[in-house]
Amino acid sequence: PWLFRLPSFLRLSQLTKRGMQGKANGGLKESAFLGLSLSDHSKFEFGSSVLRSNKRLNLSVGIRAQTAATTPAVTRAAPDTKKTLRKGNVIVTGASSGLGLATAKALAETGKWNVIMACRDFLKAERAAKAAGMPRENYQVMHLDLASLDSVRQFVEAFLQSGRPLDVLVCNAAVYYPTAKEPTYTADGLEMSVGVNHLGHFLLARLLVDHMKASDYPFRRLIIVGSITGNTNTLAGNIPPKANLGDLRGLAGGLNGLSGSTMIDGGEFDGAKAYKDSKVCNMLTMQEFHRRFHEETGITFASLYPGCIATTGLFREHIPLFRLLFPPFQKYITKGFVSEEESGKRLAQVVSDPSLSKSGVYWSWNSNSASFENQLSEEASDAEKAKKVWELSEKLVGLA
Ligand code: NDP
Ligand code: PMR
Repeated sequence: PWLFRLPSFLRLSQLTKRGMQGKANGGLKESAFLGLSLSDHSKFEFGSSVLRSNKRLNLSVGIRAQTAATTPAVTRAAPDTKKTLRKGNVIVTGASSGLGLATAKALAETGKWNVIMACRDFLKAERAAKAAGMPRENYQVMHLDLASLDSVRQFVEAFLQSGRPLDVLVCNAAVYYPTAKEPTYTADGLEMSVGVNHLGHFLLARLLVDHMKASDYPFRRLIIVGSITGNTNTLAGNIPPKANLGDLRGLAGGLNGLSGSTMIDGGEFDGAKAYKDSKVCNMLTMQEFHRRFHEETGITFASLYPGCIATTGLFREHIPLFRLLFPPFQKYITKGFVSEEESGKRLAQVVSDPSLSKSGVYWSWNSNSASFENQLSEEASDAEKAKKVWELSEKLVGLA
């Protein structure tokens, strides 16, 4: 019975007003409130549509959450409920703040996990873990700078040398440059947002997946954090600039601004779009991993939208007015706000909850914090594009 499909008006993705797509145009204006001018704002009929949508949302996701919780595990996934003899080992990238830190804390506090906090700033991570009161015996900090492919390789080598099995990998770290006029670059000369959020994680996950295969833990999971703003089947995903990977000509050209464009679609640099594009790559990569590795390895591949954690360091580069207004806007108007603590519990659930063992899923949560399998946009679920992104990414990180 859980396989039944809800009528379309009951689905979360219907937060998007159908007629709205295509109406939004124009780039992110620094002077505008939360990135939209008042005239754009009124075009969205935002207040009334979101309030109406929220009513539907409460009804729909309750039902969907029940369906998700009872979804049977797919082929070969070992039963998650088996009692474990040892602590699980989980790597969390970007665990020095925001979602990553909250997740590391939630997992470490259970006493069932040894959390490897993979961070670019060692001292910041140590201080953050201490300030958060994480039990010392349940975490270590290891250096990882995703803006350097050498650093990714060194991290993997150091982890393998530690002799620990790897049970769960969480690709969480990200950067966001919404007001940058010019692109910045990783050590390898790749545009920074896609370089860190997608390509660094792509290499990390590719290098570690074989090691995960060898783990004797009752379940193994590889999680790549996605977002609503990369999904154009939602209201949030329709705020300009919208994610769009186009025909991938910029990615094929090396994303370095020397031989082509710094944007995946080959267009002019736009920091906000680069971030959203990188999130599309994250969600496509998760699905391509699922198609290539799940059956053979039994590893669960998953992505998620943890909710709008409007207070995190992700918005550090945004204008001060945005940082001031964004949290109350999300809290009282969209009602999409979640605290860092709550978001950490959600991601920790994707790491360890036996009911979230299905592979290839993009998880979301309803207003009662119940998980459900969400639908990705057309582009973020395009298998052909996922394959091409995978192949081009392999070339850029030196795997092909
Ligand atoms: P934060 O800025 O608080 O956390 C990002 C983390 O990534 C930090 O620990 C940061 O390290 C780390 N990081 C950045 N660059 C690198 C690098 N080169 N190498 C290693 N680590 C790096 O943001 P959030 O917690 O909000 O973001 C976490 C994830 O959640 C991201 O994937 C984001 O896309 C996603 N997300 C966030 C939403 C939100 O509303 N905030 C909504 C949906 C998804 P440092 O502390 O040193 O800066
Ligand atoms: Mg968005 C239900 C409505 C909703 C949700 C859940 C989000 C989430 N946002 C929504 C609506 C709107 N936002 C509306 C109507 C506007 C115009 C006023 C708006 C604007 C806006 C801006 C300018 N929102 C933003 C920005 C950002 O710079 C953030 C971004 O896009 O970062 C890439 C952002 C976000 N809104 C969200 C979420 C989760 C973000 C953080 C982005 C992310 O991590 O994906």
